[in-house]
Amino acid sequence: VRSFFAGTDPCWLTPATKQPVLRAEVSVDSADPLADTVRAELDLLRQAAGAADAAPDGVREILLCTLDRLGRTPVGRDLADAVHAAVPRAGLGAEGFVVVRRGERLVIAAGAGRGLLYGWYHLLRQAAPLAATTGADHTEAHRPACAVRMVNQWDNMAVHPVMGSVERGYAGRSFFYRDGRVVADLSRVRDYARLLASVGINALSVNNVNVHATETRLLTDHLPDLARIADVLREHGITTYLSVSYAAPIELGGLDTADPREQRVARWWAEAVERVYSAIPDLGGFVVKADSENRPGPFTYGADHADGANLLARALRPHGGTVYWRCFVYDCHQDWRDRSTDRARAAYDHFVPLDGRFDDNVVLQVKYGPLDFQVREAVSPLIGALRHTRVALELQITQEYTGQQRHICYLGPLWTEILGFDTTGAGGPTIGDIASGRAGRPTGGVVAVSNVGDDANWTGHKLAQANLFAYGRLAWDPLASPDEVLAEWARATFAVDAATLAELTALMSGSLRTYEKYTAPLGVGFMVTPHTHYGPSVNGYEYSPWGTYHFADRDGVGVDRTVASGSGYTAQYPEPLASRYEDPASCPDELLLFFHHVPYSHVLRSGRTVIQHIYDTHFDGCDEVEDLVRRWSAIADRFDAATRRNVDERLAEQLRCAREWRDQVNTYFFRMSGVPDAEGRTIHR
Ligand code: BDP
Repeated sequence: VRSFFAGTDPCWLTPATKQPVLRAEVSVDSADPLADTVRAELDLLRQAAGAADAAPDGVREILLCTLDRLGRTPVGRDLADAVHAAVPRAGLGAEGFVVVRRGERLVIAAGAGRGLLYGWYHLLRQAAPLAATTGADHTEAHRPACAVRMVNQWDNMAVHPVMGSVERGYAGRSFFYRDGRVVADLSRVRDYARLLASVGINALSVNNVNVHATETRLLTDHLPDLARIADVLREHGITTYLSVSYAAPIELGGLDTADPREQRVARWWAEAVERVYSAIPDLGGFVVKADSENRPGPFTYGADHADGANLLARALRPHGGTVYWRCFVYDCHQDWRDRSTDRARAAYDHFVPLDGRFDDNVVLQVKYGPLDFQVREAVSPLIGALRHTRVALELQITQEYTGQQRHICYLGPLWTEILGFDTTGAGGPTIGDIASGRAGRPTGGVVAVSNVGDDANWTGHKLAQANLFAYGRLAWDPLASPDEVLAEWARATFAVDAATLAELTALMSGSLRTYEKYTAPLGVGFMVTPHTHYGPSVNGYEYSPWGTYHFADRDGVGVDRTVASGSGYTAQYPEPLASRYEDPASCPDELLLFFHHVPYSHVLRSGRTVIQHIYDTHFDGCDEVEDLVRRWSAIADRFDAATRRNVDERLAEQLRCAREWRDQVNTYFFRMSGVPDAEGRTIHR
């Protein structure tokens, strides 16, 4: 099994649960280069699994082919006709596929290589259920909802003290870079590409959005190494993107300016891009973080972000490239005493006035919330507001604010909520409609920050693999059920009995809400240890310039973002959403402190006071973690030793940390408010 992935623990692609596929006769017929990848995957699987049991159950023959070859394969007229009939009227595109089963024969047919690859992985994920449809006629058609399904690596080539670290990475070091260079042996990168492709990811940016001096040179000196990475990714249907520094003309080109309106700056970019494309003709383009958290950007020159983004877009255009321009632009040096500034407003205020000025190969990449990847915040109003600009939704798979892969926190339900969010509150397009293009607006798809590193199990916490898996599956189909996706992951990953799988997924499925309960209450956010963002520090960011405050005092807590008396942020939403958020009586409980500053005695729609809600959820959250520990212990011995050790150890830390959160948050609010817990539970005083 180990040889299937170089030096890593089993994951959802390991052979143990793939036996039903291996018991059939599998053939691949297509001239597309990705068909070779499918064949190589099949060989690897066979080698790693050893001789499969010869007795077939259900399917005996599996054919994977592109539609152009179907007539030439020996499947017979009837089956070929059934395959053609299964193709949806809109076609399969380059990435879709159909699965048609007639008795013992099963065909997976695609329009092109990527579809073939995705069909193959679908078969592996669904091996057991498909085998179980014995004898039945069966037809499925699949096409991804979002055209671009990207992952962003935040990997550094060289940042002290640790070379090759990963920003906000919780699973070891980078396996792309070591000692200030791209690694010589890319086998781990190849395995990662297989993992990504297996859940439908088709784009990867390979370096941190904070581009430091060394990685800037991926554009120049390290270009041959970047090309090696791109070669590996291409074999798995993944398009390479590069994060670039806005100031590259200065840092690399020796110019004294990066002013987007200067001809020599445009010329420098055109030449740099030309060189990149001669090494990587199918590069996807660039990802840019500008004027954010001390990164350089067009503001320095009195220019705006349309000028900045279009500068790069015009250099990329002749080569078919795209700029993913991030909207995480805010002032990280604000005066915390000035209540009229509100970081939540920043992205919308910067970008909405520019809507319509961006070239069509610019995609604005917008974080799901206006702050920063909190377990609960309002969904960004910017995504719905941009009508004439391509938008990509940005999610975070790495658990920066959600327990850093030491806590079990399955993020699928969060993403489903975001994707399903109605941007007007009155049957308007959802975020998923916008990301997938169903809203009829120009789109750039979905992007998410990776959670992998060189730890043997990829993600630090073995169970955090589910988040990478779920991101790919939900980007493919934003309407998929997060619980079903979780079940699919568990079934593909662990060769254990159905009852154990059901228990594992049951304990993971609510873990996000458990995490929310024992951390910052009612959407107020943060309260984390500054810089590391792990563990509680209620006032950690309260008197600092980052713009992330809770404003707790003896009378109440929360951020007033109303038009009536606060920052006016609520007016960034269309009606009726704006009014719903503006009025505490109609604002959803879970976002109350995100939008309002209220007294501790304020009664929530649940009937409880805010202070009692804080106490209750923190006690409950901890009890739920204790319960997680108990439930996991009851099934742990059915898992492999590495998984058992890993989950045991991390759960112990989660419990310790959850108690710390409970005690700090409850004590803080008890001291501030002087209101005792109605249930008389002990609060550390
Ligand atoms: C914040 C992270 C920081 C990132 C930044 C970003 O703390 O490390 O650089 O987001 O998204 O969440 O650019």
